[in-house]
Order: sequence, then structure tokens, then C-alpha cells
Amino acid sequence: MQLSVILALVLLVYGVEAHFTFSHLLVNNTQFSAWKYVRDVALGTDSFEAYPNHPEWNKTFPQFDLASLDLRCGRSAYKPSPKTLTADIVAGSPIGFRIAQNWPWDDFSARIQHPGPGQVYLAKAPKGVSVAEWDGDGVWFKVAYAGPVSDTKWTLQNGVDFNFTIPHTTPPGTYLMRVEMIYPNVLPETLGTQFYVNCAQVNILGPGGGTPKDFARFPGAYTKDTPGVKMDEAAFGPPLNRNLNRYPIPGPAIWTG
Ligand SMILES: *[C@@H]1O[C@H](CO)[C@@H](O)[C@H](O)[C@H]1NC(C)=O
Ligand SMILES: *[C@@H]1O[C@H](CO)[C@@H](O)[C@H](O)[C@H]1NC(C)=O
Ligand SMILES: *[C@@H]1O[C@H](CO)[C@@H](O)[C@H](O)[C@H]1NC(C)=O
Ligand SMILES: [Cu+2]
Repeated sequence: MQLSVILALVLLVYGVEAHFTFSHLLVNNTQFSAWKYVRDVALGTDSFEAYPNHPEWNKTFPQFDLASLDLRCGRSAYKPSPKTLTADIVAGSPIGFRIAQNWPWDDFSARIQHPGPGQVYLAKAPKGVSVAEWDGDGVWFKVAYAGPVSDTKWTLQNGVDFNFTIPHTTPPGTYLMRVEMIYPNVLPETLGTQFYVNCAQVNILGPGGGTPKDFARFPGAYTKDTPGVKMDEAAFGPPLNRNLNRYPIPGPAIWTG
């Protein structure tokens, strides 16, 4: 590979627009303020980045460690925080997560630039435990997947939203709702596949009647050998987008109600 190509790839991986947090919940066609219903995350440090030392920027640094508790809800966000509120959402109505966009420097317009899929999981708070006080140490089922729209294009890439609908028959109750965007990555210059993870606290309203199945735990759902986390660069190597319809979806099957 030519040096200029390697440099371009490295910039694509480390570029300032690259990182993000899903800090806004979208409910009833409304964007709620950052970290109102989404659990706030701790600051990170990223040796690859040399950008202004702004707290919201430091929150964007991704997860790499598949065994870390931080893979559950983002950096230190498995710890409940009294400042996070719980949003009432109606099962079957359109909802979403939106990334943080208000940055203190001019040339920054945040978008989900990395190639890769998004997924949403739900975990019901145990009986008698308020979701606001729960660390999410339970079983999670998948309710949404945003994969490739074509062989060369991902649904989420270059946008700011991950919109979806949870099944109408989801059992009512309080849940942690975990969003992840996965940037599958095999470049030797990087630390590996990146996870952008956040969790909202939601109270699901609706008729219920469905029986969720195919559960996973976080951490634990993925290993370094999970297809879709571990990439075969020969098949389709991010950051290049090609043969995306062959992307193997990591984790359990999606539950549609
Ligand atoms: C996601 O939903 C919001 C309404 O909550 C809407 O304003 C926005 O345009 C949608 N985004 C996409 C990419 O469809
Ligand atoms: C924020 O990230 C930068 C870049 O990695 C790092 O130098 C700095 O120490 C971090 N700040 C805090 C408060 O963690
Ligand atoms: C969304 O609308 C429903 C009524 O349709 C309401 O019960 C709920 O509180 C609203 N959620 C939020 C977060 O405003
Ligand atoms: Cu990034």
C-alpha cells in the first residue's frame, strides 16, 4: 500500500469527526436534551486524538474492550446516576437516538462517519428494582438493527440519527435501552473494532403480550472472534465499503414481537 493511502486510512480512523455519543433520546418527534434520558458517561482519554480538551469531546471516545463493563452502557455508565430521568415511550411508536452535535469549535459538524451497523437492545429491570437504580446486569434482547442499505452503503453512515421502533407487544415496564454503533476494524494501526455505546432509561407503555427471546449479556455478548466484530479484510475491509451485504450480524437474532 502506498504511504498516502495508508495515511488517508489512518485519518479516516482517527479523524476529529469520527467519534460521537448518542446523547439525545428522540421520542414523540422531540429531541430531548443531552443526557436527560441517556445515562451520562465518564470522560475518556484517547492517545490518538489531539483535539481540544472539551468534556463532551472526551465522552465520545469509543470502547474496545469486549470484557469491560463499559461495553454495557458506555464509560462508567453501568453505574446508575440520580440525574438520569426515565422516559415514557409507547411501544410501537417511532423513537430514536441522536448524536451530540453542538461542539465549541467552528469546523465541526458531527456525523456518524465510521462505517458499520447499529443495534438496539433492551433489558428489563428486575422486579422491585427501579431502572434508575439498576446497573443493567441482566439479560438483553435485540429490538433493532441498522445494517447496510446496499453493498456499498450503511444506513447510519454520515447521518446523525438511529431511528427505530420497538415491538408493539414488548412487555410493559422499565428497561435500559442500549444503543451501539459498531465500527468493525482490522487495520493494524488501530486498537481494533470500536463500539459507540449508550443507554437510555425507558418506561415502556403498551398492551404487552409478546415474549422476548434470544438473550445476551454485556459484557459477554461478543468475543474477539464473533463474526461482524472480527472482520475478514479479504471479504470486505472497513474502512472501505464493499460487499456489505455479506456482513455477518453480531449477537442474537432480532426480536420483532
Ligand atoms: C429521526 O426521527 C426524527 C424525529 O424524532 C426526525 O426528525 C429525523 O429526521 C429522523 N431521522 C432520520 C435519519 O430519518
Ligand atoms: C481528554 O482527552 C485528551 C486527549 O486524549 C487528554 O489529553 C485529556 O487528558 C483528557 N481530559 C480529561 C479531563 O480526561
Ligand atoms: C410521548 O407521548 C406519550 C403519549 O402518547 C406520553 O405518554 C409520553 O409521556 C411521551 N413521552 C415523552 C418522553 O415525552
Ligand atoms: Cu471515531
